[in-house]
Amino acid sequence: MSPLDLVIAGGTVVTAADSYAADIGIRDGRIAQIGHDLTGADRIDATGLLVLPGGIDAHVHLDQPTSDGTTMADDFASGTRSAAAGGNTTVLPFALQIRGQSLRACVEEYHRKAKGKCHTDVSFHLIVSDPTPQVLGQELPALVRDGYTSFKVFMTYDDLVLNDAQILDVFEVARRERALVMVHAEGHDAIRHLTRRLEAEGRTAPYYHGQAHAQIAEREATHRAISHAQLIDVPVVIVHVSGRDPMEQIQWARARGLKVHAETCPQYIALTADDLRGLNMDFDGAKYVCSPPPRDADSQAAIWQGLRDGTFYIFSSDHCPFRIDATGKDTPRARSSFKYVPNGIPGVETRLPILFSEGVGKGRISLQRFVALTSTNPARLYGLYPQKGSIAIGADADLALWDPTLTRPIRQADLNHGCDYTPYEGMEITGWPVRTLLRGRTIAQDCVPVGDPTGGHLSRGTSEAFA
Ligand code: DUC
Ligand code: ZN
Ligand code: ZN
Repeated sequence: MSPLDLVIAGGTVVTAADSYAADIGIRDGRIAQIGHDLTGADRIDATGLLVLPGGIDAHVHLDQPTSDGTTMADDFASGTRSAAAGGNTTVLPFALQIRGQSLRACVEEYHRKAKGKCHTDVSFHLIVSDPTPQVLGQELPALVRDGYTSFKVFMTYDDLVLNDAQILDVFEVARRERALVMVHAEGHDAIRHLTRRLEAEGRTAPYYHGQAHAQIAEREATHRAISHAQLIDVPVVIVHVSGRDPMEQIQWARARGLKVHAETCPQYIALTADDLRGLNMDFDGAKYVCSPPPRDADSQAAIWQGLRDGTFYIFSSDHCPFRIDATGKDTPRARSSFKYVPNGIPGVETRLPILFSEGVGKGRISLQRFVALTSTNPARLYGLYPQKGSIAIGADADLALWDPTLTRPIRQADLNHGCDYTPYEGMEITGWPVRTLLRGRTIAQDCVPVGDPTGGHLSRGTSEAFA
């Protein structure tokens, strides 16, 4: 057998199942041996470090167009550099279909955007905004066969919302083709009604975004999505779940044996609705505008419980990057009403440190659950396992070497995303990635991206939700 190319020596290997002291031997970009006293052409000393499967962020937005023409702050280069610096080796961005556009043309456009730029591996989810007979009958089935095995539907936003009949149609195709549907569950009419009322009352500051996107609207849409999925008999993922009320709907569904998976995100454990007040009900609150919005302390406690008890299967960033300057959120239009503030905040680089520090570090979740939520489960759910998401012989050598004792705050000045702010500025974190490896090559060191872009697009298999 040819010698190992690289040995990661002396670390503590952590998987979703266990932790143990071992060396990892890498050959041709894959894990070839796990053992003791391994030798290879090259060696990285991991003494005192945790050796984790590289993070898989299953929900990021890169280089997407927006309805008002605002440019996203990250393209595939900066977004994946930022991801690598934060301990990730794979991200799943969206290919967003613009109404009237063929889904195949949309996917090709995102391949052009990503080509030669990716520092991590990537794999596209499809956003279906125009489920024409051609899309439902031909394009989606063909794309699923080509390895695009998940799509997202929206229950709100003028340019994306699907009505119930359209959602049922998409679910039907998903069931037939064994593709996994992700649902943005917020009720469009309820949000529009509340928005109109708030604007009429002169309540237009960013804070009122959180009031317009009420948890009741999220709860209602979550239940509706679950009911539609039950009707069609198809598994679904409710993405970016923000609080107790939608969680209860998910638990209700699970108690009945329905295949409903759920995702939550850092903003729902680290931010609250009060952050949207800004310094004094001013535009600073726009830094925290995302949908669904952060809720209250009670919902944060519920989310932690859900991360512990398995209500949540995955923890993603929902990285949706806009600058807070005049090229991003801060336009005269956005200052005239919260409804024009682009919805989204950055988080691909801070997702893992926040969950590690607040979760593992503060005894709220185990190290095994941390790995499951951030790497192994997303790989399983989105058809990447066992190539990705684990430390096992034959898997890609995608690793994050983690210093569990390193303490420093999150600072915009240290981050690598294209945004000009972080909503987590000053948050004290214990536990940072110190080296990220993609197929055995170092792509970040001490939270700084290194090397040329060597990531590629992954075609995916069927979700384990269909097992
Ligand atoms: N939904 C997302 O998934 N991301 C950002 C904004 C949104 O509404
Ligand atoms: Zn969404
Ligand atoms: Zn999103």
